[in-house]
Amino acid sequence: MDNAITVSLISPNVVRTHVGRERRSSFAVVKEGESGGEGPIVAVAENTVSARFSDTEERVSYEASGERIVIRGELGPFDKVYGLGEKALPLNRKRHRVIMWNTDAYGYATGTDPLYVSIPFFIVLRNGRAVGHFVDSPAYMSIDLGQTDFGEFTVVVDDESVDHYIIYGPSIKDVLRSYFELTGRPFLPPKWALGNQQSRYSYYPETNLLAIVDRYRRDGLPLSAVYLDIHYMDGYKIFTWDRKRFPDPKSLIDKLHEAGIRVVTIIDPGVKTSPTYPVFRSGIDGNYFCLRRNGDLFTSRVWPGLCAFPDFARDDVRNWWSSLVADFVKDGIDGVWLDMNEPAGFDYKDHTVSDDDLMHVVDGRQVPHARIHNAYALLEAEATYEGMLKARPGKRPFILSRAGYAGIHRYAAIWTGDNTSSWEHLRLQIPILLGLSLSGVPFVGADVGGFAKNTKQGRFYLDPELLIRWYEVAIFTPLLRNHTSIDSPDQEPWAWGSAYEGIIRGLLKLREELMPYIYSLAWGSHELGEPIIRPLVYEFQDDDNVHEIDDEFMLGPYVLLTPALERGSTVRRAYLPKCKWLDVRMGSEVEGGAVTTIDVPLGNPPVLVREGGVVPMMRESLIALIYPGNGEFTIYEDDGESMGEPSKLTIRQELKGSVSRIEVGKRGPDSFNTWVTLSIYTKNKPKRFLIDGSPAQYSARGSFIEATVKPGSAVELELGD
Ligand code: MIG
Repeated sequence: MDNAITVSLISPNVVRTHVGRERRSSFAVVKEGESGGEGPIVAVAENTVSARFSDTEERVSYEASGERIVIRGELGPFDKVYGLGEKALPLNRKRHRVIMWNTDAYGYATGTDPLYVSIPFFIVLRNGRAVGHFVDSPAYMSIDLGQTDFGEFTVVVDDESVDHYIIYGPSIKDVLRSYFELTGRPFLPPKWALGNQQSRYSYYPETNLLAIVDRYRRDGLPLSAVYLDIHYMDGYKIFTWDRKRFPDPKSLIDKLHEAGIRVVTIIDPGVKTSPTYPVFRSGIDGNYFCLRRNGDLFTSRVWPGLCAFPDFARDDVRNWWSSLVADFVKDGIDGVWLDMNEPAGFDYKDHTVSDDDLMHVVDGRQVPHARIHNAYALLEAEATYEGMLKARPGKRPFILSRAGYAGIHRYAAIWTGDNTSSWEHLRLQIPILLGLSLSGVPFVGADVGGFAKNTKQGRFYLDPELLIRWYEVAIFTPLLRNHTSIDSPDQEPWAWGSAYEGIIRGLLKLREELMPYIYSLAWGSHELGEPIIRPLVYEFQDDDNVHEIDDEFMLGPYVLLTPALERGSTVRRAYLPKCKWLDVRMGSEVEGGAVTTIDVPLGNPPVLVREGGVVPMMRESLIALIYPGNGEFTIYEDDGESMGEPSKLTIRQELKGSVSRIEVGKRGPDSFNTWVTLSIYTKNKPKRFLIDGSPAQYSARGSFIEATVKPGSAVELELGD
C-alpha cells in the first residue's frame, strides 16, 4: 500500500517512521539498533505520529502519493533550526527553504542554494531541548523551515518511500551521538591530514611542484601535503599520468616522502569514452557504467570530453572501482581528492547531471538517477576508501570529497568547493563549516585565500590582508589547505613578500603548536562522535545569547575564536558565553555573559580559553595549558597513520574555593609515558604549590607558572588573591 506508515523504536531516543512503498536499503544508515523496553510513548492516529519523550512531545504527519511524500511538523515561535549540511545560510536555518540536490556551485555566494553536499538532517532547539529529524532519502527534496508557514516545517521528498527518524536529545550533543549510532562513526584521519597543505589548479610539470615544496622548506614554513589537480593526468583520463609532465611518478612521490611531504591526487568520476583507454574498456566489458532507460550507454561531457559514469550504487561496480584505486595509489599516493562527484556534467544546467533518462541499479532493480542523485558521491567515496585500504592494509585512508550525503563522514573530509577570494566568503565559510559540523561531518575546511573569480581587475581579488585573515580562521579548522583556481594569481604564503610571509609563518607555527589538541579532537570525533569545530550553541546550549552566533566558533570544548572578518579592522565586538575566559595573548581574564571589544591586530588572532580548560600543545615538549576551573581533556597519541589503538592521557582539573587540583592520568596499558609541562594561569603567585603532596618548584612565565610532571602525578595549588 502506498500510504502505509510503519513506526519502529530504534533506541530509547530514536523513533523511525517508514512511509510509502516497501523499504529500500539505506545508503546512510549502517545500524538500526534494536530496542526493547524503555522508550517514548508513541501514538499513531491516521497519518500522524506522536512520540512523547520524557519532557517533550513531537508530532509529525505524513502524506504519501506514490511519487511524492510530504512530512510536516511543528515549529514554535522561538525555535532554532540547525544542520542540513553545507548551506550558505546563517547557522540558524529557521525561516529558510532549502533544496537537497548536490550541485556544482562554482563561485557561489551567500544564499546560493543548493551547494555540493546534501544532508537531510536537522536539529530543532525548543525551550532548551534539542530534537533531530533525519529524512533518509537521497532523492530531490525541499525542506521548508518555517518560511511559508512560520509555525511549521514541511519536507517534500520526490521519492516513493522514505524513513524519517525523530532523534531526541535533550542536548545537541546527544542528538549527534544518536545520529552517529545510526550512520556510523566519522573516519579517523591520518595525522598529516591535519597539517598545513598546499594546492593549486594545477601544479605541473613536476619541477614546478618541487619548486613549491622547496620554497616551503627554504622559508621555514610548515607543510604536510601537496595536491595534484587535473593536469597531472594524461588528457584528464582518470588513473593515468601525463608522462611528459610527470615522467616517473613513483620516484617523485618517493622524493616527496623523503622530505616528509604527502601527496594527494584528484580523481573525477567520469571515464573518457575512448576505445583505446583501458579503464573505459574494462568498464564496458564489465558493464559497470550507468545506462539510459533504453539500454544505451549514458554519457556527458566533462574535462576529458565525453564520459561514461560508473554506477556506484552496485556492489560489483564499487569493487571494480576500488581495484582501480588500489592499483593507482599503490606507488605511494597518500590521499585521494574526489571532485566533480555531484556528479558534474557540462551538458546540464548548473553543470550538474540531472537526467530522467539516466538509470542506476539498486538491489537489482532499475532506479532513475533523481532517486539517488545525492548518494552518488557517498558511494564513490565508499569504493575509494575500500580501494585505499586494499592497497595499504592497516593504514588510514584519506579522502577529500566535494559532494556528499548523510554517511559521507565515514569515508571523507569535505571542503566547501569553489568559494571566492572575498571578505564575504571569509565570513560565510564559518556558518558553512559549522553547519556541516552539526550535520555530522567533523572533518571540514575551505580553500584558504578563496578559489574562484580572483582577478586583479574584477570585483573579487585577494590581497595580503585578506589572505592573512583567512589563515587566522583556517588554522583553527580541521582541514587547512590553500587552494586556488587556474586563472587566479599565485596565493602561496610568500606571494606578497617576506613581511606578510613572516606573519603567515607565525600562524602556521601556532597551528603546529596546537596539533596535540587538534589531533585529539579528531580522535574524539571518531570515538565519541563530537564535532571538531563547534558553534557556541553546541557548548552553551542553555545560554540563549549564543543561539544565533556564527561569526565566532569553538575549536573543541575549550578554545573560542573571535576572528577579524572585515577589511581594515583593528578591534571587533564579540559575545563571550557566560563563564570566565582567558585571553591567552594578553594573559588576562575576561568575564563572559556580555559583548566585549577585542583587539584583532593583523597576525595575532584572539584565542580565548574557557574556565576549566585543558589545552595540550607541542612546543619543545608536550605542554598542557591549564586555566583553573573544572574540566578535563584526553590527549591521544599514536603513530598517526595505522589503525591500531592509541595511547591516551587524561588531564583532569578541579577548583574548590581557591584550591586547584590537577591530575595527570595514570600510566596504564594504553596511556603514554611522556612527561607533561603544566602551564597554569595564575593571576598572582600561588600561596602553595604541591606535587604529589610535597612542596615543589615551579617557574614563572608572565601570568603562568610551569612545572613538568610525569603521568600519574597530582598537582595542588592554592591560588593567590
Ligand atoms: O571545474 O579540478 O572544486 O577545487 O581545482 C573545475 C579543477 C574542476 C573544481 C574543484 C576545484 C578544482 C577544479 N575543479
